[in-house]
Amino acid sequence: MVDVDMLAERLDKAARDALPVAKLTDRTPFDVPTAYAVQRAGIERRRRRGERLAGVKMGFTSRAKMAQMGVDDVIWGLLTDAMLTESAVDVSTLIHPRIEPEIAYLIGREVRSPAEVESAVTGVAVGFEVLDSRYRDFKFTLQDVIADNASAARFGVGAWHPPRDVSNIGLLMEIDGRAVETGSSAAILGDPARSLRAAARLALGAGMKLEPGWIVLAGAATAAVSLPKGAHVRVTGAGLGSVEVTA
Ligand code: OOG
Ligand code: MG
Repeated sequence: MVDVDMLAERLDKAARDALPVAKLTDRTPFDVPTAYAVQRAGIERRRRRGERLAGVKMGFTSRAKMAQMGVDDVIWGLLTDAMLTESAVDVSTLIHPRIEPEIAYLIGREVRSPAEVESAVTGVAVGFEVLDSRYRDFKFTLQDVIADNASAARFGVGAWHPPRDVSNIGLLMEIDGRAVETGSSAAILGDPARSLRAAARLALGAGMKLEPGWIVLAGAATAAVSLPKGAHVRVTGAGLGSVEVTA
């Protein structure tokens, strides 16, 4: 039997101490359902510390990300209010942070089936995600990264816009005024709305519902880049404006 709580504690401690650990599967092989159980146990630890669920993040929804990380299955993780970042992220609390552009959806009412998720969306925005694998060298298997809540660390969103077609909008990520990644939202499963529906399906399959006020991050359209201390990052989505963050 895999000790789910023990594995969750190891990752939780790595995050709290900002010290990486060896991949869990090096010592303990486990399957994907067990990996999600570890993820959930980690979220429960956060909830016991007072954090509240704030949404869902999708991972590996673009080829750019799959190729960067060598993992080729769509995964998901949970976001909490403590991960939401306004304009600054303190990278000294993180291990080896990376940042990536995201498309974000705002959920306006409880989603009881994947078919109703699009009508439940009340806003779309450009966003960013700061990833911080708790594993040494940012290297992991599919099971490891799922257990590690899909490397979630921080996220931010720009101004919300009324729901609209964001199936093919240009995305630009700049660091200190220099373009570092460009892409199209179409890289996200052909249309980030597919990722949104998958988020609703996965949540329901796990006995949860997307709740009013929750944010869904549809996944990065480009590779993630390292986020050094002092960096100023701007992510722009055509027609959606920009969101900025300083490390
Ligand atoms: C896992 C998280 C992937 C995305 O948008 O594809 C992700 C990782 O790359 O460490 O958030
Ligand atoms: Mg992401």
